[in-house]
Amino acid sequence: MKVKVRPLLFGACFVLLPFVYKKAIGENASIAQHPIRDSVNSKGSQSQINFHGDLAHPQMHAGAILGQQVVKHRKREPMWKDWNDHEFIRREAARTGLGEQGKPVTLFGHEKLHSAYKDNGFNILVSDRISLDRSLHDIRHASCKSKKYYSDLPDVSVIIPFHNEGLSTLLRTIHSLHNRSPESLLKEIVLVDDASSRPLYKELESSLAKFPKVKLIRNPTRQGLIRSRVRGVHLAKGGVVVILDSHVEVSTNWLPPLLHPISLDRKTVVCPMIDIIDNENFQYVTQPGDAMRGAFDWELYYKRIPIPNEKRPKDPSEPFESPVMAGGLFAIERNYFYEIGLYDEGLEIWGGEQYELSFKVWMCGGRILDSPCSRIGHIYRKFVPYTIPNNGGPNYNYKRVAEVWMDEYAEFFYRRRPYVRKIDAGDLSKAKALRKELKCKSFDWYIKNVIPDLVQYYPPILPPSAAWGRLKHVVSNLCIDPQVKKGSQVVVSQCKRTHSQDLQLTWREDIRPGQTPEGAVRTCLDASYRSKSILTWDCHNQHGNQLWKYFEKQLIHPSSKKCATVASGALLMMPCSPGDRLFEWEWEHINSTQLETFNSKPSAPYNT
Ligand SMILES: [Mn+2]
Repeated sequence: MKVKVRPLLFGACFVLLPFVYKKAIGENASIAQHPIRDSVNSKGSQSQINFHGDLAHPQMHAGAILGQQVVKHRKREPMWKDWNDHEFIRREAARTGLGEQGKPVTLFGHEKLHSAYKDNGFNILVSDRISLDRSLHDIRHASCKSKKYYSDLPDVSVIIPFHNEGLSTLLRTIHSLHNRSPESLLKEIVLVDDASSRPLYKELESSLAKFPKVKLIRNPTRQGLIRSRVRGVHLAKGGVVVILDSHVEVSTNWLPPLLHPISLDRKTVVCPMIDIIDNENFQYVTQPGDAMRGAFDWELYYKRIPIPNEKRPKDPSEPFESPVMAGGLFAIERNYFYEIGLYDEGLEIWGGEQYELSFKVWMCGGRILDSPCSRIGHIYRKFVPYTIPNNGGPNYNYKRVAEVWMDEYAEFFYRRRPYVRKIDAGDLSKAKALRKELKCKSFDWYIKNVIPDLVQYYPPILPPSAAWGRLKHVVSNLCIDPQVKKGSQVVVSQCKRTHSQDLQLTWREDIRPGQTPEGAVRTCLDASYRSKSILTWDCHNQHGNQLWKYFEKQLIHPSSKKCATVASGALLMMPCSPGDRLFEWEWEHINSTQLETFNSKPSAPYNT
């Protein structure tokens, strides 16, 4: 049974640390002038003015018509600035010690025990050994290192919700923000403790005492990620809010590349590149696949797909459009966040909020950019170490998103998660009214304009499988028995009348258990040239070890140049032997047109 958590955004809250904000004179001066504040503070037509050269502004057109110089109507020319703190960068480069320069730290003996992981999903003992101020080597693209941004950027409130976070990882997040953010741009850090139960908060409070910009508030009851962020936004005073996770390290000059695109266009949401901090040894590793952007499949799993050529900037340090944010880390102009209704208040604890915000931003006149010069390391946990209230997974949230934003495309989602049709997603009237009020475009517009390449990677309607049903070895009369447990060896057993042995030779030319293409699970038959056995593994959609051909009754694995057979009751991969009956297999059903298409390329994927 689902128990609704009542929103408690303004309920009893305890401000544990009085928030004292240093008012530097220089900072005040910059606040008075910067564009975001100008547009935020004044309503109406003023909010449309973008003095960094928006030629669409009516005043400028009037000026042009009258033959005056357009530039006269700008408040002033933007000034450019190298925001890199070169002195700090030099000092950082000279640091040595455990974990410095983002290097891995290996512990031995008792410290490698599971106990090191169980509270956090990462090795807290390693974290505890590394300086809170540890240095990171500068992994930015070379042209980021000399890139200039406007001197007049908006100031920032960083919002960090956390629940039972490790003390040293949380503090390193704060230290990295303190060390690597320009003093004039970092207005405050709002930590939202989402009802943590661990008794380390006396220590946290005293550790934070030396950071006057940090404000710590606490939810008396668990609210989840989404409402905790919203609560932080309500307290924020900066022109821009930056949402961060509680176990990250921001890297060199991370902030200006996030803010600059917002000062060009306030309806822009900007995300950093998310690098990997290893959960065992805390090595800082560049994220794989730089030229990728956020996407999703029709089960609403977050995916990344290549940037299409026409959307790829020539300069790899320039921001590029992202259809879907990863969710945890982004910058957004504070008032714009309010204008688009923050998050849907009906969303529960976690999941789906990145889709809600991403669809809303794009469909309602904004855009999302990834900014390659802004890099933040994030610890991806081994496992989620805490319980999630209302344990029903994110399907409730997904249904809200599908119902409010996805129009006729919601059907493709429901076909893959049919059980979600029955979920009651609560009252949607407010969320739907907001979409109407903001005069947002359709989901069809979003698909066709923002992410037209999605259907090529994740077609809404799957092409038919080439073969499906039981897969029987002719001579032994045994059927492949797909173990759906990931990583286990696939066996053959007596053929059954039930559908438990059903497989699909899908349009991706992989083989996965399931009765229908849409109902197939996400584990694939995976073989390798090194081994005689077939394992099940997560389908990676990249062919390789998961590419199979079915030709003249043989089950061929092109990457290892081997074929499947059965010997002494065991399923084996052996060198192929054309015409040999010991290598013959029969599928229960065949779509011969599709099979011919697949076999138009005998040893490579047909669609490459
Ligand atoms: Mn995280």
